[in-house]
Amino acid sequence: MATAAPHHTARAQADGQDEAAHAAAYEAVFDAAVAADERIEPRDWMPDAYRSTLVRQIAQHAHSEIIGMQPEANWITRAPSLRRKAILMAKVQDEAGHGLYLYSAAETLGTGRDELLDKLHTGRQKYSSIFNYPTLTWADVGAIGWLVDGAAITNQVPLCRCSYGPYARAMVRICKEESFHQRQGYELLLALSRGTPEQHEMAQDAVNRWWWPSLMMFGPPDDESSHSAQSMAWKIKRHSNDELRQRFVDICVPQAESLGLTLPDPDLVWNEERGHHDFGAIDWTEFREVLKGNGPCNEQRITQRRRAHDEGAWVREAAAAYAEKQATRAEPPAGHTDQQSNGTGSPQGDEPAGTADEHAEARA
Ligand code: FAQ
Repeated sequence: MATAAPHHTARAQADGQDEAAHAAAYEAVFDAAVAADERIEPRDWMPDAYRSTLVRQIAQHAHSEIIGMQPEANWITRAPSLRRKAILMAKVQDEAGHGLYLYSAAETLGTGRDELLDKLHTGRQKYSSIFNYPTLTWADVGAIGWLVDGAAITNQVPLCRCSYGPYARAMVRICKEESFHQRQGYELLLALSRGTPEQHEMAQDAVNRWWWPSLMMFGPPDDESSHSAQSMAWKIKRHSNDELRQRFVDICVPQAESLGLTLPDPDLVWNEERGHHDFGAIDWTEFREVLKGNGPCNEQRITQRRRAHDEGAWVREAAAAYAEKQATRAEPPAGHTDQQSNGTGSPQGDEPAGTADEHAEARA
């Protein structure tokens, strides 16, 4: 290895010091912004670990939204009325939209959608444990709306104040839609609970099966949550997993009473001193098994996701080819200036490039 001339070494040291000083200055600006509850935006400097934590959480969240379409979509063809079918289709479609906002939020951090999907399909990124349980009866659609969307809202409302701007803004709209989803689930369960004895029993059975997995959605207990402390210091997460889980239990107890259903926990009791409900022990072994891929539906969910992705390849190719064609058409020919056109920069005035026929064809 060649030895650097003394002036080069001094210069390198100075550069190194400069770089360190710059990094420290950037970090100080970032820390001050987080402390002042300001939003970090895509072009702002951020620590690498902050960026990778966000990509991990947002990707897991996006994957959950699109995998979460499967258990409910399972009932679209068997919904008991046209009204219920229309509502369920709209809900499942909303979940796809949530996935899209979230993948876009992750893209603002420099990680492409293809890469994230590849990680999902190859098991290198997670999705929520809850979607590895089966939807056995129509009442499960109600239980998912009430409990799973209810848990999602409890977890996600604080994320509207997440320090990363694009994620926080995506959450605002997602929470509004989740709130509608939660109410439709509650209304569906109420109708069943007040229906025939068989319908009531079906609603109770669904709640019995979804209650504990819904509590697991909030993640491991605080003393086993590897990311919480740092994520809370960065104000990505605003509350710990256990705090949000407790909030959810406290919300659900009176709602279950109004529904005329019971929650399947004999240890569930109001604790006057704490001002919260005490609840029974969660089976964390089951949670860990589901995360390892051994839940009742893990394999089915990921196989179906990969198949949908493969079968959708032609749609992505067609959309990309169409966009490319539009971009080529929009480029003015060599030597062409704006003055030679109609002055709008577009050959058809306010219309985008392409003939009316082509647009009609594209819409068809
Ligand atoms: N499932 O240190 P922590 C929905 C993992 S959206 C699977 O506590 P963190 C809408 C965690 O990733 C539902 N994995 O982690 C809908 C980490 O593993 P890693 C999704 C889980 O990130 C409704 C490890 O355990 N919502 O339902 C789970 O600080 C109806 C250690 O955990 C979100 O993603 C779990 N339940 O806190 C759609 C919300 N919990 O990455 C269709 C945003 C933990 O080191 C139908 N995410 N893990 O390998 C969050 O708030 C957080 O990421 C938590 C986890 C709270 C989920």
